[in-house]
Amino acid sequence: MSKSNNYMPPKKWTWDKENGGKFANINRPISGYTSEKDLPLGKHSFQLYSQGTPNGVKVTIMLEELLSLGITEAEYDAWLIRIGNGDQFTSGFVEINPNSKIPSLIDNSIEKPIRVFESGSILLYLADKFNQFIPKQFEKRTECLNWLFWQMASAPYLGGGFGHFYAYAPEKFEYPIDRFSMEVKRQLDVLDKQLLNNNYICCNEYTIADIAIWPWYGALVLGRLYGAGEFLDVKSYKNVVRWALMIDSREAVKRGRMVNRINGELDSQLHERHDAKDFISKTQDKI
Ligand SMILES: N[C@@H](CCC(=O)N[C@@H](CS)C(=O)NCC(=O)O)C(=O)O
Repeated sequence: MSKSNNYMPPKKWTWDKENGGKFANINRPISGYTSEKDLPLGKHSFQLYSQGTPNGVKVTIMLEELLSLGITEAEYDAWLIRIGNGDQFTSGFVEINPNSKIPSLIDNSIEKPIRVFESGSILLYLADKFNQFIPKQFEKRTECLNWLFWQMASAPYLGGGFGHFYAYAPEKFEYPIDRFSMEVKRQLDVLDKQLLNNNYICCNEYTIADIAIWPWYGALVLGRLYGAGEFLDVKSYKNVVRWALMIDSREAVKRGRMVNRINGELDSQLHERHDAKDFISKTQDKI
C-alpha cells in the first residue's frame, strides 16, 4: 500500500467514466427518477419502502417494538426496495423521497397521508406519534435527540467512509482507510465511555437513540459489518459489546432485522412483511 498515487484533480470534475467499486452501477451525480413506476400499496396504516441495511433496520426494529407493546396502529406493510437494482430511482419512490435513499415511510392513517424520509426523522415521527421510546421530560428528550443526531451525523464516517474504503472500493488505499479507521475508533470510544455507567445510550431507558445507533455500531462490535471486527479491535470496546448483546437479544430486534433482508441465512430473510404471521410462513427458506 502506498500513501500517494498519481491522480491530479482536473480543473473541473466531469462524469465521464465508471468509478468502479461495489455500487458503481447505481452511483451518479444527478438526482431524480430514471423510470416511471408506481409504488405498491398495502392495507396497513404504514407503508415502508426499504431494504434491510443498517438504516433500514432502524425503522423495522422501531415498528416491531411498537407492535410488541400492543400498539396495533403501528401495523405496517414493508416493501422491498432493492437498492442494488436501482429501485430507489423509480418515479414512485422519488415522489416519497427526492433523495432516493431507503428507508422511506408513508403514514396513511391520517386524512392527508404524509411522507417521512431520513431514518432519524422516521424514528422521531413514530416516537412522537405513539409517545414511546422517547423521554417525555424536555431535558431528557433533548439528551435523547442529542444522540439521535449524533448517530445521523457520525454513521456516514463509518459507512460511507470506513466501510466504503475498507470493504467496497476497487483498491485498498491506505490514506482513507487510516483516516476513517481513526475516526470510527474515536466514535466507538465515545460510545464506550457513554455506556460505562449506563445500560442504555441515554436517560437510563431504551429509546430511539439505541434503536438508531445499534444497527451500525452494535453490528460493528458484534462483528457483522465489513468483516472489520479484528481490524478495528472491536472487542476492546467492552461496554459497547455488552450493550450490543443486550439489544440483540430483544425479540422485536430479532424480527426487525429479518424484514426486507436479502442476505444471510434464508430463514432470516423476510423480503416483504404484511402480517405478523409472515415471520413464520414467508421467510425465504419457506418460499
Ligand atoms: N441519511 C439517510 C441515509 C440513507 C441511506 O444512505 N440509504 C442507503 C442504504 S443504507 C441507500 O438507500 N442507498 C442507495 C443509493 O445510495 O442509491 C438515512 O439515514 O435515512
